[in-house]
Amino acid sequence: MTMASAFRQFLLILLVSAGAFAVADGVQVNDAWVRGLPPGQPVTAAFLTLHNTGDSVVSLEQMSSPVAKRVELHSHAMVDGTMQMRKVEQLSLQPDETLVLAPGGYHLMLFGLQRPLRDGEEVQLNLCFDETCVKVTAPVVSVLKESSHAHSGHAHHH
Ligand SMILES: [Cu+2]
Repeated sequence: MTMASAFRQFLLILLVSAGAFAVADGVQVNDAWVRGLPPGQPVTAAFLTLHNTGDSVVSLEQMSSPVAKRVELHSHAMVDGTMQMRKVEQLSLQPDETLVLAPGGYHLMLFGLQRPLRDGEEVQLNLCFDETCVKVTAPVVSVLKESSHAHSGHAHHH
């Protein structure tokens, strides 16, 4: 390999890692972000888009983050006129299926935050699909900057 081609390869790796984009075994993870809440909140939510680019069904089995004690997959559903969230035990993606985790719908719930998350900082999320795990870099977006259309109904008042 010449110096020039080695350098090009190095640039390519940089570009891929800068895109907040990850692939594991046919799963693409895009547009990941974490909701930044005022200090003192032990819980927050993370959102992203999953796309199965492979030929077989993939299941999201395990999630974790260095900034939280526990990460769960939740959904929101209207139950008797009120929005409730539930833990989702297993999520499967069919080939070519795209699933958007967004405020008001599916989300990753980060429990037991070790410290306040600052607006703009990057948080690592680990998603394990079947046998393969993928590390996702997700920027923190302050809840104050979220669009007013994206009502989440996701408050955890105490
Ligand atoms: Cu939740």
